[in-house]
Amino acid sequence: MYGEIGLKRYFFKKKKPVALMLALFTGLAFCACGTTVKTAKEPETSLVTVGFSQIGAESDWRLASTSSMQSAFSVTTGYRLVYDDGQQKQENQLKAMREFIDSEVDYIVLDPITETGWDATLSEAKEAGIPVIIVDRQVSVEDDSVYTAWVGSDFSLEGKRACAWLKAYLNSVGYTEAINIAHIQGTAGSSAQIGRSNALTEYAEHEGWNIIAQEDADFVQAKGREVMESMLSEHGDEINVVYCENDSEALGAIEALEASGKTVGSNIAAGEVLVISFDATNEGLKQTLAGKIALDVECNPNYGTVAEQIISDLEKGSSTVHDYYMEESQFSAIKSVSSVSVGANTYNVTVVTDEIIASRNY
Ligand code: GZL
Repeated sequence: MYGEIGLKRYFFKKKKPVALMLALFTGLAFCACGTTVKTAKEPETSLVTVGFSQIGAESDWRLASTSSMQSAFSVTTGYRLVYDDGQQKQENQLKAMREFIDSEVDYIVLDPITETGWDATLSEAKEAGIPVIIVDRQVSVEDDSVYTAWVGSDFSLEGKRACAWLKAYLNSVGYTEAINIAHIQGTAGSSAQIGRSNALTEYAEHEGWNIIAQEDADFVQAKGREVMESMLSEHGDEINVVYCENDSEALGAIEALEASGKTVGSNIAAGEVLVISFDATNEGLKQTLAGKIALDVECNPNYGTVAEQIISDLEKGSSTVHDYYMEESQFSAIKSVSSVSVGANTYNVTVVTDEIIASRNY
């Protein structure tokens, strides 16, 4: 099998050193004569080379997603992973992709910081015959054929599940006073920000909630704290709900709220500030267990194994999925809302425990 796959790849994918070709033919010749040939350790060039353009290292969630890719694409699994940290800048990601194309990697995996600006570079990869797998966030392109597959999350549904929970929770405690929301957004133009923000805007309009402050904190803890501080200085005691678009921002916002003397919790009627967050990272769930994050909506970063399965399918010439949505839940220490409904679907709320936190890989 190896020889056959190797030949297909060596002949049709790209030029290989002659010596290696001879070694390959020699090995096959022996096999053809029925002599068992103990093939040497797979040469480095027998590995499938994958160029991975990662957004950055801005959050615990991001580190977990990088780890998921590094575990799925390793020498032991048959890959050489070329990792590039975009440091939260699209121009760095575009530069990395062009370098991947120039060095003729076998595949590119891209986690796009924002949805737009990828058409030309993705077209270059397609013209170079390099399949691109998009992971996590999505791209908005004229021609969908410039990438082969996508695996990630339904960010709009994540936001709707968060808002449906808030509505159900307020009903469960009989709270009917004003809801004044401080909205700490993720990186502007990213799929996660677009989906989670649009859901809040839609629910706020429908439920009569007031979004009294809204600012981008780039999914970063320090910015989450700075943005919360400025919102508190402008709106002070008006704020009774904080909607953070990831756990890193929520951790920063909680720091600022407590430093200002606020109590972070869920008893809004008693003046506590209720925090909603996304990701369900280890730190986020610890804060949820402590009652400081009222609801943490999971965003599953473990897409590496799915991306590897897609590439493995492509290597075998098998058909593969085009879009793959990760399984996700939501967590709370509050037991009064056991599930939420979005459209025709119902989603359970998992009551967070130490055991659940210890059992997760991020
Ligand atoms: C969502 C992902 C977001 C996370 C943040 O899939 O792109 O980016 O929610 C991360 O933690 O920074």
